Amino acid sequence: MSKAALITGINGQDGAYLSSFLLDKGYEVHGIVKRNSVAENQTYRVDHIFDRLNLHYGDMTDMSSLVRVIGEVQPVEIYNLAAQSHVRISFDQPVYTTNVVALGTLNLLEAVKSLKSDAKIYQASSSEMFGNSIDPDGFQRETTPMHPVSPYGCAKLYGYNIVRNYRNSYEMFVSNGILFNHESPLRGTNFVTNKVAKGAVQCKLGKAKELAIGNPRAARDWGHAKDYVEAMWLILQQDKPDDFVCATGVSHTVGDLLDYTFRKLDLDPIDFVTHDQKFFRPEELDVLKGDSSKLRTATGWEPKYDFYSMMDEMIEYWLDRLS
Ligand code: NAP
Ligand code: F7E
Repeated sequence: MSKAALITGINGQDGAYLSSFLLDKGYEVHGIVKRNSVAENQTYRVDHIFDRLNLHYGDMTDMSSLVRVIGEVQPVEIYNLAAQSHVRISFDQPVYTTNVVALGTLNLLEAVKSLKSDAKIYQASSSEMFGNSIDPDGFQRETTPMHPVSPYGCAKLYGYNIVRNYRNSYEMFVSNGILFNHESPLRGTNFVTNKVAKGAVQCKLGKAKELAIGNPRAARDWGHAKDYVEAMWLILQQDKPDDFVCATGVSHTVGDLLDYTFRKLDLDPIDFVTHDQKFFRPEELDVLKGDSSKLRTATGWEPKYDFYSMMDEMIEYWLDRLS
């Protein structure tokens, strides 16, 4: 009999890649989807595997729905990926973001605890929890102090801490993956990589005259979502629950991203890129660069994509889609 895995946020970027990964491993894949007035658009990232998935309505803010679904599915592994995951939008919707990201995680832990389920739980923690805290060697790692600079980061830090608290208090198998930015053609187009890939292709095809962005100096450690969902699974295959950073170890600025993408299309970014204050954050997180030695040593995880092959795939995707 195949093992059941439950994914919250199954129709998000990571949920889609993780679903395919777990199906390939022979899991029976279940997912929680929150109610949306238009059902069709909501599942576009998983439409190619829709018939192989088992979707259940639920919401991280409604603990009763989590108890119902976990009780029905009896998963051996739960991947908690659901979130209002946009950092800039978390400044506009701080209470909602906190309800979903922080209290939603607590709801999930309480649901599992009250059902006396033995499910192993993966918690989608984030490098945004570090804020502007950097070790002297320029990296962030598991031991780096966490001082988040956004409502999203603060809510994720609550999730990270309550996971550790439930692990220690109730001997639950619950692990944090502290993932740095990861991208793909399935990334929301209001995140900077896919925004730039789509926008540059639109400029190339004459469908747009400019691309307005925010802080060009911000630097991020960008990896590919396909590599990172493998890390999520590996984290749950360990003998003991623990916390792991997942990152490439290489950082690029938004300026580098613009330069690479436009030049790949034989365009000069100076001719197209403008800046708009609305894309800056009230408090900026300047640099992220992760040291994932602990994960690599424990699991053998290595990313297959680098920044350039990841961006090439996104550029190709938009050229195919918009040409
Ligand atoms: P994403 O594309 O924004 O997907 C988020 C998912 O959560 C969507 O399926 C969304 O459903 C669902 N969701 C939102 N609110 C919900 C609620 N109240 N109840 C149930 N489901 C809800 O995010 P992602 O990039 O796949 O990231 C996956 C997780 O990893 C998130 O927790 C994110 O914060 C975290 N993370 C991401 C990164 C990254 O770089 N991608 C890095 C570190 C951590 P709808 O689409 O229907 O709203
Ligand atoms: O911004 C800068 C912006 O929105 C990256 C989420 O998955 O990763 C993600 O959060 C950087 C920031 O991602 C624009 O100021 C400049 O410095 O793509 P982003 P993020 O905020 O780093 C973390 C790890 C998560 O956990 C989150 O869930 O790019 N930037 N100009 C811009 N960003 C956006 N979105 N749009 C711009 O026009």
